[in-house]
Amino acid sequence: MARALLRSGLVSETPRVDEERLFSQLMELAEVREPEQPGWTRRTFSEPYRRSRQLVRELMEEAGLGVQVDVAGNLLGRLPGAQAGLPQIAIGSHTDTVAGGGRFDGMAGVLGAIELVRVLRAAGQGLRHPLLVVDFLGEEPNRFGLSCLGSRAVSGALEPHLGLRDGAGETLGEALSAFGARPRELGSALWEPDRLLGYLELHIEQGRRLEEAGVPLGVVTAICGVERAEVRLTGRADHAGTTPMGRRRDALAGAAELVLGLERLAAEAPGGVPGVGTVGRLEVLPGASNVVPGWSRLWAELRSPEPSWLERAAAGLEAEARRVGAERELEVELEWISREAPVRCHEGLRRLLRDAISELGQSQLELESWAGHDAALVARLCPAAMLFVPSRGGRSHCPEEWTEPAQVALGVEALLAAVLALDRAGEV
Ligand code: HGY
Ligand code: MN
Ligand code: MN
Repeated sequence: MARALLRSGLVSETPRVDEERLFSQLMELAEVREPEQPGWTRRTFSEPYRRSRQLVRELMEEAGLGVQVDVAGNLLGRLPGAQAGLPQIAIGSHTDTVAGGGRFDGMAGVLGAIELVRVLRAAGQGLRHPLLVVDFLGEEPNRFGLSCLGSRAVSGALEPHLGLRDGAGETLGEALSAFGARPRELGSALWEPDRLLGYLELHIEQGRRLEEAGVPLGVVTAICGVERAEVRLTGRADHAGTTPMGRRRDALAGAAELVLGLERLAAEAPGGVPGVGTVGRLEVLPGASNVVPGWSRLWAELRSPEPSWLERAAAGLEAEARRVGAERELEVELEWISREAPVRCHEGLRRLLRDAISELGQSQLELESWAGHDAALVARLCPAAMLFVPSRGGRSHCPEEWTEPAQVALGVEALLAAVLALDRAGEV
């Protein structure tokens, strides 16, 4: 029945995804984690991450995908198309997490894409176009401060960052090699725009708009720009008892001032243009309660869907760093690690997603993404768009992150409907 309906081209009659199977796989993947960390932690380059990707690989193979790991460490599962010479449809996301993260951010998109393939095959439905299921390497910021490693690699944007160093002096290139990637050969990881029809990413919203609106599916209009800087402050380590307050060059007090300065300037929304700013990581040396901190380093992040806000906030952060340095006699170095401009999702693919959701009889919302995504990098190569499912209480990047099994399953159904429509259309 399902097969006949699929052949007839009725998107609204696509077979249902197996909600329980998908959910049990999400929970199984979540269990592959760093036991000493809170939540469901599986950071890029960690041993659990390595093991988890073997699990993802097996799930891809069981679903009937031909699997390959590219030189950048991306896990690629291919389903051949029925018609020779057509460009690929790519779907996927990532399976690494932040420290103390959850079970859905990224994983819903990768395991959902594999479920989509299982449904297609069970329905005896072949696509005309080849389908590429991707588990991008390391989407979250890693110990080098850089996010979206795999999607940067396929879009030719990883190479300039290979020299980034972590706290122990190791370079990103060395860490990639130790993980089994071949950073010297990154050229062969590049995706050819001509060979791509489009990229669709299913993801949890990570905010509360869908839940508050009581709407199960969101079509993303744009992905916010994200700019990250590392700031190093050097003062002078001194005895905490014998050094009078007026004679200190305290690198942590300077960092604290910068944290509050960033909070202030991020709260400003000139002309109603909004943005957010965060310092989520701070290191202090020598790190003793009876020593005035002589050195500190912090990672600052700015986000907005508006380039003008980012420009203003970045200049404001630099000015604040100079002011703190001058007033506190600290040497302050600010280095931009990455500066990603906001990205608009492809209008044709958005329309296709909207139509697919309508044909499923579901309500929808169009919304911006204030989280960064691999789709923003892939958008440099080909039409790219995103589909969101709700996050309970808008919580994400925390162990409480939660999306109901039926909500994830509905997201996969909508993604499947959109993939079928894109396959039939052959263009956007
Ligand atoms: O940081 C982000 O926005 C994303 O969740 N990686
Ligand atoms: Mn994330
Ligand atoms: Mn994510």
